[in-house]
Amino acid sequence: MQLSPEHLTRLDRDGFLILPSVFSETEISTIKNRLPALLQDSSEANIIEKESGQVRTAMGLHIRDEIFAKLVRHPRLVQPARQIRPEPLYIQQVKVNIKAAFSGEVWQWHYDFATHHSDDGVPQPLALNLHIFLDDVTPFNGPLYFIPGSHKYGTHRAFHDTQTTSYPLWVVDQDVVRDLVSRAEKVNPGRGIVPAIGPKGSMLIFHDTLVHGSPNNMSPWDRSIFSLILNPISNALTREDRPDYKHHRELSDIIEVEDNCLE
Ligand SMILES: O=C(O)CCC(=O)C(=O)O
Repeated sequence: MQLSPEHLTRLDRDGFLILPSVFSETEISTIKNRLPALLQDSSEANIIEKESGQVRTAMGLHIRDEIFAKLVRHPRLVQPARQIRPEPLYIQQVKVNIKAAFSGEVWQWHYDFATHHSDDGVPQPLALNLHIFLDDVTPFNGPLYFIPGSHKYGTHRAFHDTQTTSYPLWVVDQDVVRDLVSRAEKVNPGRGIVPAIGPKGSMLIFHDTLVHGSPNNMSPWDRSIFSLILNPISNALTREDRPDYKHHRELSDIIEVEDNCLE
């Protein structure tokens, strides 16, 4: 699958790109059917929400499950990534973020590179975050919120939040968010913050310095999203302080599988 010049322009301008209907209903069912067993594992790679006790994020899934092992090598993910970063790429992180109906908890405002750099010593913000929506993501069930164009401003003050959620993250403070939103509003009034929404099967790509977060899921609808982070091998981690399910160590270029491998 190739991104069009218009897709690439939008990704460069906004810092993210949403593509509907990339994976079929059947493929999404094949992927989702694996989750109940994985979420029941006592694996330390399943991170539990602070309040509800439900799984917030299930990590390292390509090592734990054969369908996810195919998914991370799927041409519809890997080929667009190679178009954007035409060099050998390794699998940095693989997870499903689950925001359960009524109880899924907040992800504070952050940009991923703050964590990749501060915790893992990744030199440059070149990693790509590729998401697949496993449920319909609506304005109500805890979608990601993006500040369009915020990736253009590079890095920001960030602090290590070990308190507000069960997943420690380098987050940005409110002044930074206020400033970036007001800049985005000047470029595109009414669009200082946009929700990343779409039907199940949609794909989302975003840059490492794009500022984003997501609210609690107060709705009666679950929201689960698969996330694959790919990083150029030339830009690999330089520290191994975090467990490998948070940043994998195998620095080999991805070998693609067949496009129909999930049917
Ligand atoms: O799943 C979410 O709501 C947030 C995910 C996120 O912030 C990320 O993948 O960096």
